[in-house]
Parts: sequence; C-alpha cells; structure tokens
Amino acid sequence: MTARYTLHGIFLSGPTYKVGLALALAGEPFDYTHVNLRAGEHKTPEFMAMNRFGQVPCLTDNSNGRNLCQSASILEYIADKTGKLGGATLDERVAAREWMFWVWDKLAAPIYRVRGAKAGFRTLDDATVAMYVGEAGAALKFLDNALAGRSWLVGEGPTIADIDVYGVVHYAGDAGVDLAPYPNVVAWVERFRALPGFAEPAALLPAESKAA
Ligand SMILES: N[C@@H](CCC(=O)N[C@@H](CS)C(=O)NCC(=O)O)C(=O)O
Repeated sequence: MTARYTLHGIFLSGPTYKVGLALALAGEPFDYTHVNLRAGEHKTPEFMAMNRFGQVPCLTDNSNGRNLCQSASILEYIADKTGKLGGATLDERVAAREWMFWVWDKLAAPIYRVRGAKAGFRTLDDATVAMYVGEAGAALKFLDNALAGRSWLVGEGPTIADIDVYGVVHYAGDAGVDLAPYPNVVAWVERFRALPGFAEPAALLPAESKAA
C-alpha cells in the first residue's frame, strides 16, 4: 500500500535528510524514491513537473496529490499536516521560520559547499574554502550563544527549526568544521540525536527506491 508521503531525493543530500528526519520524528512512514542526479533525473520533464526548481528533495502528499519543494517549506507543511514540531504558538512558529531562513543564509551555504568540494562534487580554491570555514565558524558561534541555557532553539521542545539546523550541523565534520569549540551546540546535537524517531541519513535515505 502506498504510504501517505513519498519522499524523492538522494542519500547524499542534506536538504533531503531534513525532510526524512521531519517525517521520522513526526512518526510518519514514507515511501522513498531515489533520484539519480548524476543521470539528470531531476531535470526530466516528469520531475520538473513535480519540482519546478529541478532539485531534490520533493515530497508528494499522496492524500491530495500535492508535490512540495524547498526543504524548509516542506518542513512547515509536515508540521501543519501532522500538528507536530511546528511550535506551540504563533510566536514560536514565527521564530522557527526565522531560524530556517537564518540557517540557509549563514550556515548551510558554507558547510554544504565545502562538503561538496571535499567530496569532489565542486571545485573551490583554498582561499574560498578558508572563507567558508570562517563563515561557518561565525555562524556556529552565534548558534552556540543562542543555545546557552536552553534545550531547543524555540520554545520548550524540538521544532522544525531544530530539524532544519541539525540537517546542516550534521555535515559539519564532512566540511572539516570541528564542533568542539561550541559546547552548547554539541550538547544540543546529543539531545537531538536522542529524540525518538531520530535516524542517520543512511537509514532514512537508501541508495535505491523503497516502500515504507
Ligand atoms: N533550497 C533547496 C536546495 C536543494 C538542493 O540544493 N538540492 C540539491 C541536492 S542537495 C540539488 O538538487 N542539486 C541539483 C541542482 O540544483 O540542479 C532546498 O532546501 O530544498
């Protein structure tokens, strides 16, 4: 039987991992479609009809035929539909959204780009890598200060803000960025990884398509 959701993505993709994490933490089983980026499957007319940006992730809500794109927007959709992880009040929902804009601006770009370069998917010269590593450090310092004396980014429990930010911080090591100088971030990572439903990318995003 088809699950309520189908996640289209690739195992290497941080944005795809965020969506898989949100579904797992919300307790929503999902079918998974592997999209072969090397073969250009994300640029086919069929895929572009689902995601006009020609990128993964894409999430299909099989209950209404909607195809969702942009990972942060998809997280908001999951929170809306499940009534989980979205924040308890309007103020919390707004704050969660602010974190999601922040992380893409300040942390995702440097970490994902350097990770991509180290994995051989893009070319960056040494000065550019050093610039990105510096930017990542500044963002992690900001995050560390924001987490001082609190367990989660927004309110009293985990929200999509934590998922969105974790989905970047998870890959810091791959980008050669050490988290040790940021003890509040390290403690938050440990809390996040202890959440019921938490799973590593390999468990959520197999290398081939899979039913729930
Ligand atoms: N802002 C987008 C970024 C998605 C993204 O960068 N996806 C990458 C894989 S991690 C991709 O599809 N790259 C192929 C392309 O852009 O053509 C999101 O959060 O969903």
